[in-house]
Amino acid sequence: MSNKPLYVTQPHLPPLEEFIPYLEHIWANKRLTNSGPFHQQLEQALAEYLGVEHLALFANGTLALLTALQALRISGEVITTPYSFVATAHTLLWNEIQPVFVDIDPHSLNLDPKRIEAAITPRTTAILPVHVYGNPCDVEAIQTIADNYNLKVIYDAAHAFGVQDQGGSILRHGDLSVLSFHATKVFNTCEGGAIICPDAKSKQHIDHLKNFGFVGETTVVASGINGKMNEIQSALGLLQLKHVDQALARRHAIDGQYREGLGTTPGIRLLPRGSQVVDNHAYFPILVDDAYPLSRDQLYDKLKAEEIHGRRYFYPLITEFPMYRGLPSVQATDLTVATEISKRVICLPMYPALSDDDLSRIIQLLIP
Ligand code: T4K
Repeated sequence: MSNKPLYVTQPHLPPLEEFIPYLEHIWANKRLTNSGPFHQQLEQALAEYLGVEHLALFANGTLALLTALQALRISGEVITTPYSFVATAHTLLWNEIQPVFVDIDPHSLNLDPKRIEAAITPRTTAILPVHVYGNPCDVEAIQTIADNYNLKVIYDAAHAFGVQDQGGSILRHGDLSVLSFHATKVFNTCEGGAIICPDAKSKQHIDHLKNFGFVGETTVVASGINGKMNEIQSALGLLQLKHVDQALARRHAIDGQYREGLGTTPGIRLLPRGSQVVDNHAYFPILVDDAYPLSRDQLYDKLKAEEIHGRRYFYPLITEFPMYRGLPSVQATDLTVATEISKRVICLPMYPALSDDDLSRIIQLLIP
């Protein structure tokens, strides 16, 4: 057993020698970006792997979210969750859209559909839910509300690579879904992301938007952005795809060991499984209840002192950051579940290279 630092995650990387031929190819053909061959291959390979029809690659998930909002011309107010990484809401502010925060469901920790209707105003144009930790939102309830009020739905699926419900990929829900391939994610291309599009026409529009709005050499049809994934990232993605099932299998095993080791520990609450039939085990969150002898922060510090660097995803809530504090929907009294959960959560180390010895050490430290 070692006491080397353990972080909440560690990027999964393929053997370096397997990447060299891809780099040699790029060096030889001098195609570095702008929808090169690896970019095209990865779009196709990912769509196949994920079981979706159309997918547009991006340089990162945040640019993909920004562009998804632009593509659907979202404006006014958008209903979203305070319990997410700050990028979710930042992309609304960058599009000059007002976020309207709604509380989360205490079991799934996702946007609570029962609370959405009360937050709808004449200015509401869309709902931006997050499949937090890869657990699916209540997609049917959300779609019913969206249909009744003529709202768009964009899923922030940054955590949801590979997750499936009864009907297939959860990325098929809503008008668009956005993935992140950041280093810390289940599937990574260093930085990267994608928009899942329902049809070829919307993919084409999004492809224009991510390339400054260019259509051909001299025509610009929209005030687009540079959101393109480059060839080195795309090549890494192609190689990562060959190893991702193995990585997911190891995550599954780690999740099982955590659940077995901690499932009956008084004061430690594990998240119940959601509606997914295929999980990705992107994170392993625990909730530290009053029955535990230490507070969440005492436990967090104790683990840190032992070089186990969990993370309090998502604390503080997005609504507590200064650029959101003045909004009408940020009152903690209206967000009681999210406020409570954010004070209790710690995400434990979860990544394929986590050894059984290190895993046992973490579990032993958590059992009082
Ligand atoms: N929506 C949601 C719901 C998201 O969670 C995110 C990103 C986005 C949108 C935006 O997608 P991107 O634009 O990022 O594609 C991390 C990530 O930077 C961020 O991508 C992620 N969510 C968020 C939940 O976590 P930090 O600030 O916590 O990362 P950092 O650098 O502290 O990394 C955590 C640990 O991971 C480190 O302690 C060590 C390890 N690590 C990290 C990196 C970057 C490595 O071992 N190697 C690495 O290269 O935000």
